[in-house]
Amino acid sequence: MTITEEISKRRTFAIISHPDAGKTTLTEKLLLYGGAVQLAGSVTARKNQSATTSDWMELEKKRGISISSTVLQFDYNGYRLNLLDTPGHKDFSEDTYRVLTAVDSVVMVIDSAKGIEPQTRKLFEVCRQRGVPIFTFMNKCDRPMKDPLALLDELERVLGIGAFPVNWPIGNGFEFQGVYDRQTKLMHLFERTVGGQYRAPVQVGGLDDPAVRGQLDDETFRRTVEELEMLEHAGHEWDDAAVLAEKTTPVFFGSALNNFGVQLLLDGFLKHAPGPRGRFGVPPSGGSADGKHANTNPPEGGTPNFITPEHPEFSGFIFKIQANMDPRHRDRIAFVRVCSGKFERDMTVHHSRSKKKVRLSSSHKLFGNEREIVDEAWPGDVIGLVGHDRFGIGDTLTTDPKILYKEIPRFTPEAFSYLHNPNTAKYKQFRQGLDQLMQEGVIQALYLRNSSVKTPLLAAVGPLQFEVVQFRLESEYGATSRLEAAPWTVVRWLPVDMKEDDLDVLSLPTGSRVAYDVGKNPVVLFANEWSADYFTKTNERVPLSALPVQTARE
Ligand SMILES: Nc1nc2c(ncn2[C@@H]2O[C@H](COP(=O)(O)OP(=O)(O)OP(=O)(O)O)[C@@H](O)[C@H]2O)c(=O)[nH]1
Ligand SMILES: [Mg+2]
Repeated sequence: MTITEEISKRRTFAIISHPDAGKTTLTEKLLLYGGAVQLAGSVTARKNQSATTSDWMELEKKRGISISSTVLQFDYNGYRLNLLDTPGHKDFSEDTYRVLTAVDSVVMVIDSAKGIEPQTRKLFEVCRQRGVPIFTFMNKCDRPMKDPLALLDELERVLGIGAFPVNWPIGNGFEFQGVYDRQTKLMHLFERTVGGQYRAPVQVGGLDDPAVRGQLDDETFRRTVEELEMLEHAGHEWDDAAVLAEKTTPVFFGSALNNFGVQLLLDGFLKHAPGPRGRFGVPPSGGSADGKHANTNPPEGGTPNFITPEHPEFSGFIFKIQANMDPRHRDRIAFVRVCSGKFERDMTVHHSRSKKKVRLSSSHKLFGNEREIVDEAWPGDVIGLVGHDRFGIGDTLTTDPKILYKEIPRFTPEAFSYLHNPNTAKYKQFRQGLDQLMQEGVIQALYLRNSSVKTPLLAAVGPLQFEVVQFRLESEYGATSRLEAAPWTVVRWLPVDMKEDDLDVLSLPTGSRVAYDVGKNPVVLFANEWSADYFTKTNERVPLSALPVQTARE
């Protein structure tokens, strides 16, 4: 197959939403319908210690929430899918945002009883900034849900995106029986199966098919027909260009738990979702490193900075690092999104951070925490590379050293805490575990200026990350730890060119401290926003940055 054919087969997408809308459940069902698993391990089955393929981490199994994103690669219907299930909780949103740099489209899951929740709205905004097309799955229609027309209206009103209902729910809540596919004009009535572990038996027929019609009570049928007529009157057509331009989102209704509408979503999505897109590979000088420009289509007439997937040189970037995925192999995996050219195992590439050549011999395709050696990969694929301790999040790997991706956004920590090691005999494990978790980007460490305290001050986007650190230190490194709250809630970066003498004479509000990040860049820790504002007003010549600066002072 040619590179163009390989590219056209690939669909790389993430599942996103507010916590608990059903992302992991939907992921599991897409695997079931995609033929990648035989039996869906329902999320509720976790109580019996069997877990979903997607939530494989110890803590995820225990809590029933997703903490870390998961990559699942499988083949279905002539396509190669790279599916990424993401955590919904805002404390883990760094991981989710990084995943969004690696995909070409998303499925946004909405709990139909709740409508659009805050975290969904935030993630939607990020997708929009990046130019990522959005498909919508209205989940949990088996529960008393909001009026479907009101849900469409909410998409338009709250998110400002047009909604195109691809199918329509028949019945609501306990009476939810299936969906009407507006493309084929067929009703799909499903039967519930125990625990939704197997595909739901389905009966398909037109509105006038007596066998199918007979399944519905008069009221449900009348209502469905009425609503469908209203939709027809609204007169929207499926418009791929509007979907790609994020003006419209195709909307599918269903219930992931009961397997209702999952096949229709999978097939509808694959038919219309875009294939791998290019990335800006050489940012304009001083260009935004926030990835805001990153995934958009090239400007008219093209630009030398834009690397198309067909570009003959191999290139990709690391968007995630995770250690100890498989307790049998205590190692680290760097997740790479292939952006252009062909990846071949054992190839030698240029590594942007070290500016050295490295040979990539241990490459894997990933399916949750399972992995399998892969010899080649193409644009759109996500592969896992093992055994490169120097790889970091955001690094570019390429056979053309001129290509440099700046895709990974930066985050401002909002939670601060000291982490003590109560067991000096375990210092090595404690340190090793902490270093690893920092490399994964779970937390950052800050070092107070003029301080003799050796206890690391940790900074994270949300406090749940500290719990993850403690849990993983103990379960993966055998090191217990103790958290101690730190008195700051705001961190701001100082100008990189500040000298030690300048730092000595800074006038700081009470309770503030100067510290350094891992790159030895100076920061100020403030007790609260008010105090940070006060500093800004009283130190006009010292501009603060809310985003981490990127140059390391070594
Ligand atoms: N009634 C009903 N419950 C559902 C449906 N889909 C998922 N759930 C339930 O909703 C809860 C959350 O599901 P998850 O799939 O873990 O949600 P998630 O979006 O992955 O959550 P996070 O990853 O933690 O953000 C679980 O108890 C599921 O069983 C559905 O279609 N109907
Ligand atoms: Mg989940």
